Amino acid sequence: SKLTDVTLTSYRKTKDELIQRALMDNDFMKHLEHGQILTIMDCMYPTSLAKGCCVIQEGDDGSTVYVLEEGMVEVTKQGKKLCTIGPGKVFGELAILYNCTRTASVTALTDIKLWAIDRQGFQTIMMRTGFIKHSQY
Ligand code: PCG
Repeated sequence: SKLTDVTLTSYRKTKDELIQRALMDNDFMKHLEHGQILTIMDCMYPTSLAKGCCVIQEGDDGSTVYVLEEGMVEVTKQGKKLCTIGPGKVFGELAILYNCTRTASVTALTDIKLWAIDRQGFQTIMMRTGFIKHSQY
């Protein structure tokens, strides 16, 4: 086949679309400004965990917000199953948004691929627009 026939896959676009859709789907993040969404997409780094791994432990200090790209996770609270989460969803945002400990445990039901952003970066992005807005008044 000719070189011009080759289809190039844009992983960047795939990543951005997945993360943007996940943020828009989340009750707490759907109201973010476009610039904040772009910055979060930019800052998210890929990570992966094997089936059975604990992604989040209830009661821990939270340090990361995740978007699930591939696989399934289970959410439990005090040993009781709350739900399962599939690709394209945000989780781990509550401890960071509310500055509390992890409200539930999250366990990988399969091998999983995640996008992650650390608390410091996330909080900086959340506050930055606020500061810019504030300085305009
Ligand atoms: P966080 O940071 O408390 O860590 C556990 C995460 O599980 C939580 O954020 C939510 O993102 C996610 N989660 C998904 N479903 C539920 C639910 O029904 N209750 C709670 N508390 N957390 C949930």
